Amino acid sequence: MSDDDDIILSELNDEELVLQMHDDLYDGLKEEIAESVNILLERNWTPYDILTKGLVEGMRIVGIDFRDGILFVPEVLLAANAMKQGMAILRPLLTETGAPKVGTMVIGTVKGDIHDIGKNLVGMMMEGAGFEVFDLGINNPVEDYLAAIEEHKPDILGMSALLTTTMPYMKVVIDTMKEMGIRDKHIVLVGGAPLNEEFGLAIGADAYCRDAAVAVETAKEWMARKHNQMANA
Ligand code: B1M
Repeated sequence: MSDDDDIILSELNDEELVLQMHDDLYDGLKEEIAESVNILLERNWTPYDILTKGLVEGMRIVGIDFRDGILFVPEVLLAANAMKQGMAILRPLLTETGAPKVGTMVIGTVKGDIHDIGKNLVGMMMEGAGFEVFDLGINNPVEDYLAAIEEHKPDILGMSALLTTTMPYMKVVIDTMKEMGIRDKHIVLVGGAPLNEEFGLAIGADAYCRDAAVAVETAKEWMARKHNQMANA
């Protein structure tokens, strides 16, 4: 029996509980993560704070040890599943909104890339801000984006990439949109850990979004610009 078996999560104070969440995420303990999320909700924490301070911060620590060769893919997969368990509890709370629909978004992770936690988070926060979101999932070739654009006619196309080897694929999608004459009909937002603003502009996106909160703010800003342009046309 390890020491951890003796920990009663509900008896920890907030600070201890958040640190314990980081440990539990690291160890891929999804039941414990779910329990901690529920305890913090009962203690009136906002879903956003639980997400950022508990889950995203925990995954940041996992990322460091993954990079340094201390954790490997199977362990990181367990951590990702634990994170998803926590996100599943927060999802309805983050997406519930009395706000009228403010726009539509198609979002997906690019071809060759199976990372989806960040994209899912962006989708959740966008829904919470009143956007209708069509999530294409992972590993999307350009054809999938084009089909979704054709079907949903979104205001915004969002693309996610977590690998330096897959991020250039965003340009393939944007260039194809240009060739088809549809690039300017949509706001194109990109994000993912290895990207930056310079890269976003270089590939012809409208904006790079550092995180989900920035994605929401940027989406609202660009929607306002779009409405102004239409009003002045
Ligand atoms: Co991967 N992985 N991984 N991985 N993985 C990274 C990305 C890496 C940085 C880890 C490291 O070395 N430190 C590294 C990439 C190195 C590089 O390219 N420079 C890496 C590697 C190398 C790999 C593999 C190649 C490992 C291998 O097989 N040897 C492999 C590749 C698989 C593939 O995609 N083809 C791989 C696999 C995996 C797992 C499957 C084990 C798992 C993914 C599980 C899943 O997603 N379902 C995984 C994970 C979990 C990670 C880390 C640890 C965490 C990513 C994450 O979920 N972060 C990651 C380390 C890191 O990023 N520091 C790593 C939490 C999430 C909330 O943040 O995704 O950044 P993030 O999203 C943020 C923002 O970036 C932004 O908002 C989000 C929310 O705030 N954002 C957007 C993201 N997308 C957006 C889209 C937008 C807007 C904003 O559109 C408008």
